[in-house]
Amino acid sequence: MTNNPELAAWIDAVAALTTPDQIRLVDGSDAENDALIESMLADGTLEKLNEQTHPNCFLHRSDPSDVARVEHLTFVCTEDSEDAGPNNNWMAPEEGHAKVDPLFDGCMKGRTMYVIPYLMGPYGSPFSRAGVEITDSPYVVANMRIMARIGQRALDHIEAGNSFVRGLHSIGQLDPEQRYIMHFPEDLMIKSFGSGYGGNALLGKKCHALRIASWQARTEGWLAEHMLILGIEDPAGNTTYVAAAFPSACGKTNLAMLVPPAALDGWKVWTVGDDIAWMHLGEDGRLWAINPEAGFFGVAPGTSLSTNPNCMNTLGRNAIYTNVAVTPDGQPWWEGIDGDKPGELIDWQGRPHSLENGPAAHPNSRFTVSASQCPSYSDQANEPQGVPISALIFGGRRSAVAPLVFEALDWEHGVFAAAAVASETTAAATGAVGQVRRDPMAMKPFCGYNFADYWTHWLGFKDKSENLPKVFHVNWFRKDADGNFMWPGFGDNMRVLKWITERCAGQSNAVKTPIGLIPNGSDLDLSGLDLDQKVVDALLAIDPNIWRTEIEAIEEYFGSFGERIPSEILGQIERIKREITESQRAA
Ligand code: GTP
Ligand code: SPV
Ligand code: MN
Repeated sequence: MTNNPELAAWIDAVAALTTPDQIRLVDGSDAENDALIESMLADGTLEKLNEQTHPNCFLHRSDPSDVARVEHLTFVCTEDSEDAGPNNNWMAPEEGHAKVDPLFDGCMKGRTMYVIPYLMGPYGSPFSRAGVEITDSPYVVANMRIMARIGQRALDHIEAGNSFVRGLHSIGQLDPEQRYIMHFPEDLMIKSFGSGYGGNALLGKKCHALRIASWQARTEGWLAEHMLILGIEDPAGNTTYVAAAFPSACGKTNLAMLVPPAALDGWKVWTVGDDIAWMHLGEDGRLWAINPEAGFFGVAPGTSLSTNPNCMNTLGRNAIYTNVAVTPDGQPWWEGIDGDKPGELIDWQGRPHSLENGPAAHPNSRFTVSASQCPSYSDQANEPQGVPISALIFGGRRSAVAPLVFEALDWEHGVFAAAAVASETTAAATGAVGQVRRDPMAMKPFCGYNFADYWTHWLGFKDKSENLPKVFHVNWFRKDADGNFMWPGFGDNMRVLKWITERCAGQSNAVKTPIGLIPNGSDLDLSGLDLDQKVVDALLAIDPNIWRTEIEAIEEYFGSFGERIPSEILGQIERIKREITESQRAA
């Protein structure tokens, strides 16, 4: 199967443990994929969608208890618990293996074991990294084929002597009581049992490209982040690249594919990635970003021709839909899609839709589709060196407190503001939805090591370069007293991106507040937008009383990291508190 002795030995050991009926080395070919799809149609894993309207598209209905990431069952297993930090569930490696190995014992009996060599990152990039996922799920194989670069070229990369991450996955019995997502960063190993859902099962994505990669990035001096990457082309044809970190289901895919409003004629957005960025310092001192992924595993609900036309024009063919609803003529459907709601629908669990059973599509229903189909896909997306990043944008889903946008005063303040991000929880993970929690750099579920060390790593970049990106914080999700979004969002977010681009070019104005630099209403291009000036002012206002409470909450959060917390973070808290007091005295 392979001439790499380490890989061969691991495949043999896994086969001996899991006892599959057959073993297949996945080559990623069309013929192989067609055969897999045929077998999944035959056994009901997939359902064919309407070939006229949605050519080569399929529906998968998951087990109803297996619809999202399971953060409480996700572990980072390191020798020293302090290395995993209070931000992770921890187990000693020995204990972690002892917990899952018995579950894998004989788990592939009667099943096929698929060996998927994959590459995260463009072919020929010095920053790309390999992995091998062993799985008993053909659905995982079909999804990995879209999300990563799989098959011979990935295997070549490994056989040339490059290191690789070993990821063992079995759907087991899909029993929530026997479900674990275990990471062993010291051994570049992942063991995932009992779930077929994206982030739990497509091991190249969150498990490898974020949790394991963030650990490697810290040791090697780079960054592995939960960020989209996009290029903003101005009317003169200059392109500014930015990367943006928002928590799960908080707008990365939508921002990455943004179509500007008509009034901002001549501006264009180019998509490089929608979920993960790997960034390295270039010789010029700039951060250069690649997207390690090859596809989008995006949130379906809310996606429409009016909110995200580029996405709608990406996902109508060669796509796998998971847990969406279907119309009687076999078209995928979800809440927020264009058009009137059909009178009859089959819901995500395969039942005739009835409102008593909740929404027709699961709130975390998703599509899997190749990035190459996206009309806004950047011609720089496969550049081995990546794209140079001028701005980093952080944000969350906050119905209150956080303004539409602010700019950090400098790198140190930017790292603080990013580390202090809070956001309302979403359906992307199991558990309560809508609860505000700290989600530093949108990495709460994904940082493979102690957050305190992570912030130290981030802060350390200021000693390595004088050419770092500017840092911004945004919030598209402020709500008014009636619970309605105050900012139109989606394409209109271009207005904020334009201000950010101008700030990067040393143009456009801002006002200094203790929190950061805020645009005046007149600094934002609001042409063609029907929004009351009062609403704009409210979106940009910093209320010192609210922010005093917020800073106290931030201070308490950082306190939970004890002695390891970098002094620069504490210094920022003191500065902001002092400046809030001064501004209140002045008022
Ligand atoms: P993950 O794939 O989970 O990492 O999520 P993501 O950050 O890519 O989120 P995505 O862009 O898929 O958006 C999640 C939800 O937020 C969808 O229902 C969107 O329609 C909605 N959304 C995205 N952008 C905006 C916005 O600017 N305003 C409002 N109100 N909703 C938005
Ligand atoms: C997220 O939850 O941030 C996702 C989807 O991007 S998953 O791959 O399932 O983690
Ligand atoms: Mn994500």
